[in-house]
Amino acid sequence: MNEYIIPNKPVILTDQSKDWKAYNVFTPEFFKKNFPEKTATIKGKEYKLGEYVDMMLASTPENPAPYPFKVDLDRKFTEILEYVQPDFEVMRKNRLKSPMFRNGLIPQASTLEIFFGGAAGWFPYLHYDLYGLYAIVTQVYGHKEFILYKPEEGKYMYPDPEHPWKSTIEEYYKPNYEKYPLFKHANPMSDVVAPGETVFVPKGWWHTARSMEPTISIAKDLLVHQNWDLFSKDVVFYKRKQSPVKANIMVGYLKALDLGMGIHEKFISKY
Ligand SMILES: O=C(O)CCC(=O)C(=O)O
Ligand SMILES: [Fe+2]
Repeated sequence: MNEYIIPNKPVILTDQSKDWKAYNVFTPEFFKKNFPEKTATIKGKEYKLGEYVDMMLASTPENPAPYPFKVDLDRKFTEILEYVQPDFEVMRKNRLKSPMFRNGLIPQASTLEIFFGGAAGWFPYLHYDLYGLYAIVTQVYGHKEFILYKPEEGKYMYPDPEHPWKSTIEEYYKPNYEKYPLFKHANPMSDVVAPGETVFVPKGWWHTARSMEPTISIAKDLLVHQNWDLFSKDVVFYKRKQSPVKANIMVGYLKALDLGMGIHEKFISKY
C-alpha cells in the first residue's frame, strides 16, 4: 500500500500466489482434457478451449495464434475459482466486492479473468485499464513480458477519443512511426513475469503484454479509495454520453459512496 499503491508505481511480487492450488494443476493439457467446451471470442471469432489449446501450443512468431483467449471466472468459469485462492492481502478491501457496490456502475467489465496464449501472442492494443482499476496479473504457467508506460505518456499513445483508455496505434509492436511519430517518444518499461510471479499494474499506466510461450495467467482487478478518483472520472465520462444531467448526479453520488465505503472499511476486516 505505502510503497506501490499510494505512489502509483508498478512492481512484480514473487510470493503472493504461493498457496494457490493452480500450480502444477493448470497446464494447457489440463484445460483441454477437463474444459474443452469453454468458449471465448477473439477478434470476432468464437473458439472452444479444446481447439484453442492446440493453437496456443502450435503458435510461432511467423504464425501466431490469436490472443488472448480470456474467460470471466465469476460468470463463466466458477469451477476453477477454488484454484486461485487465497486472495492476496491487498484484495481484502476490494470495493468491487463491497455490498455497497453496484455492478451497473461498470457495465461489461470483467474483474477476474483467466488468459490463455501462445508464443508471440501480443495483446491487441496498448491501453490503460478502464475505470482506473489496478490490474493484478499472476503468471501461473509460462513466461509473459509486460510493457508499461507512465500515465503521462498518454500524449504519445494516440488515444481513441470515444474510448480514451485505448490507443489507436495499429501493430504497435512493429509501429509505423511515419503514421504515429509521437509514439517514438514513448519510454517503455518492461520485464518478463515468470510462473509464480504477480505484476501490479498501477492506475492509468498504459500497458500491453506478450506471451513468450504457451501461457496461462489470472488477472484480478482492484478498486480501493486510492483509485476512486480515476474510477469516478471514467464512470462519469461514459455517463455523460448518455445524459449530462445523470452524469452530474453521478459525480455527487460517487463522492458520497467513497465516503460511505471509507467509513464502512474502518470497521470491517474484509469484504
Ligand atoms: O496479460 C495480458 O495479455 C494483458 C493483461 C492486461 O492488460 C490486464 O489484465 O489488464
Ligand atoms: Fe490491461
